[in-house]
Amino acid sequence: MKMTFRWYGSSMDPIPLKYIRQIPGITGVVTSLMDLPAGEVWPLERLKKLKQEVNKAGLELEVIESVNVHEDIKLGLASREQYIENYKETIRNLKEIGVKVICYNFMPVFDWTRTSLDRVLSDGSNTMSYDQDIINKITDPQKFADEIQNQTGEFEMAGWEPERMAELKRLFQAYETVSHEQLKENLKYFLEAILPVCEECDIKMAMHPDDPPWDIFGLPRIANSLESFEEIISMADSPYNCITLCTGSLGSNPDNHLPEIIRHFGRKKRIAFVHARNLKIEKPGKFYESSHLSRDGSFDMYEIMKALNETGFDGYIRPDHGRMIWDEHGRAGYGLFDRALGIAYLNGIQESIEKQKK
Ligand code: DNO
Repeated sequence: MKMTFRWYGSSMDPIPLKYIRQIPGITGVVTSLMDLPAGEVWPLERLKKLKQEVNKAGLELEVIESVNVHEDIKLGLASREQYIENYKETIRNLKEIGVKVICYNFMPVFDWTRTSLDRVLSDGSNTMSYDQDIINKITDPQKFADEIQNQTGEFEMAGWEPERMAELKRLFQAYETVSHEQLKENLKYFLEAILPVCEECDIKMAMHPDDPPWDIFGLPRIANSLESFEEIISMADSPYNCITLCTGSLGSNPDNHLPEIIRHFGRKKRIAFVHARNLKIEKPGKFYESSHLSRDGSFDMYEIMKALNETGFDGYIRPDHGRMIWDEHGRAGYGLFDRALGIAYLNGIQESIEKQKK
């Protein structure tokens, strides 16, 4: 498997590529053109420059996270046709620079959601946390979105792009008539349209799970369990219709047995990308993001890595949300230090698993 690191681009990420290159075992970065609104074609010239920059630092660029799906596609509006054409064009351009996997999600309006971006843990570090009780009391999602934006400091949060947040009211209204079944239909329509292009370009679509893995604010969510992903990979049956196995997203629902889910989709060769992280579930619907270490959180990271190995996983993996430690100032969840520690830990588990195989 190839160890990677999410990087937001030199103008938007305070972490220089040269630091990332020094993390043991790293092969490449996972990135995107953060400034482009969902639905636009990613220009080839910009992609070539990005690739050059990354390669020059001694790193590969084979995974994009994310090419965001325009809301009109999720809503199934007639205007989706143009956005789907643009998506195909972007896939073709990404092929030109050697991309192998596109991570995306199909969550209406909000991408990943937290109720705090800087909860202080007993060791003095900061981390992100979620509490369903807080969400349940929110009557105005716009106010909530503004409050989260205020906690991000100067860093824009991926998935919470300003153009999307500016439209919350209109989007909530538009989703009033979209049921879970309708959302699935709209996903099927999208996948059926783009997968032939993925096959031609040898690029896997890796769908990220809903985070948290249940409906929030009354919006439908459809990618949050073994059964729902089984439905998703079968609705458009192509080896390029894959999953981003995000342990933190799926695992915040304790009914999701992570090693079992990994074995299930790993055997079918439908896991293209892994987000490996740990979190501590405090009670149902309430959790905080711990260090990657198994004993700090609720997941057995050794079992997770073992399941990946057992199914011969040879895709891309990255550590996920880290805490903010050692006074690092950066993008919530995406600092250098704790994610680098996460990689060192995952490398250690991997080495021990490989040696036991011999
Ligand atoms: C959060 C991320 C998500 C992810 C998207 C993929 O930290 O894992 O924002 O990038 O859901 O489309």
